[in-house]
Amino acid sequence: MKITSIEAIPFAIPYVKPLRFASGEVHTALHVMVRVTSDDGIVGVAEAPARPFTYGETQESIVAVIKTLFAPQLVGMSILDREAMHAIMNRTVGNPTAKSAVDMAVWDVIGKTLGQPVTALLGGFTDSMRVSHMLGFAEPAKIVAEAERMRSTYGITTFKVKVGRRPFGLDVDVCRALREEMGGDIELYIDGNRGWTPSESLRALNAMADLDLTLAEELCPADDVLGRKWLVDHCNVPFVADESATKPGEVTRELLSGAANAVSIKTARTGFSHSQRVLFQCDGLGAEVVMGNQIDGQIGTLCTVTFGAAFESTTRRAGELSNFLDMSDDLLTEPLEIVDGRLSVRQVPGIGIDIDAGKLAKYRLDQGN
Ligand code: MUC
Ligand code: MG
Repeated sequence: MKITSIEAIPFAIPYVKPLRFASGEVHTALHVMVRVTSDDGIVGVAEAPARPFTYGETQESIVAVIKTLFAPQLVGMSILDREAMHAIMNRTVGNPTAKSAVDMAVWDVIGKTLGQPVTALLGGFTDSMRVSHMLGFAEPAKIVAEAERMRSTYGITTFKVKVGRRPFGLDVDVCRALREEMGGDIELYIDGNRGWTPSESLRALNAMADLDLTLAEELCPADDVLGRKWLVDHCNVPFVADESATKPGEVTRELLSGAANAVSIKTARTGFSHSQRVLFQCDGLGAEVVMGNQIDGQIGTLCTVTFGAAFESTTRRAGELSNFLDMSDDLLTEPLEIVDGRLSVRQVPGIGIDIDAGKLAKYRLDQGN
């Protein structure tokens, strides 16, 4: 049960339709596949998405930190020594997606070694989650057409709308068009990726007061300390901390300071081990959670649903599990399927990530491709 190797394999898969939002845009999935092998010959897999606009990590930095700092220290450790592994990785500050991919690949090895699904080891609450689809910046008619397609093709009826542009009326028009064209049966919430000021945020929320939004996420920066607290005090739906609450200490700070009253949990940045901590903190403090999307591919999405379906409080809201649909391809032998608006966990040992060797060879960037 000892780790014999940790590989970090960069790959690039283009998006059919780029995702644009207030803090950046993604045209190509520049991710890193992390592969952990044990001396029993068991292989665990996860992926780290490079999100420089959120965490400062690049594909190159993720590969470098795993190859030069983490792998040399973790090889030889038991796969069960997760806390000790994190203590070692935490001697390096930052690098949340690199650390999380190692964490989840180790959990995959543990599940396969024990012959149990990771989702069962984590909590085993249920076998699927309702799906929320994230809609990036575009003209109202295009966004409505995308949402209609998601509803008719996949049965998705919950949408997170990216906002945060100036003037805020652009985004208000999009939300209004979605509500007017698609009716009252869809759930709508917004994510500003820190694009607005606190006062712009409140004016926009007031302008959308009749649209029945259910959540407001990171509308303005948490660094606008007083303005943000003022906004949250005036906001009549849960205000979700996403990029301002990337680890347990930040979660406590955001919630106790009144800078947010709900939290987005992203396995891409807190893996399984630290997502548990964040979730239990939120449960203990009475803060709602939503399973968020780091613009994950199918590997990352499977990790999100593996965690999200494992607990009761993570399944109360739809999880953001569908943006892999915008990618031109992926690495799994058996692609994920969203049916009737739900995504299922895989009831097999580990996480259920089976990599297509041909696709990996085609998209990996480290072998002369
Ligand atoms: C989100 O919820 O913000 C966009 C930027 C990022 O870091 O994640 C996505 C989705
Ligand atoms: Mg967000």
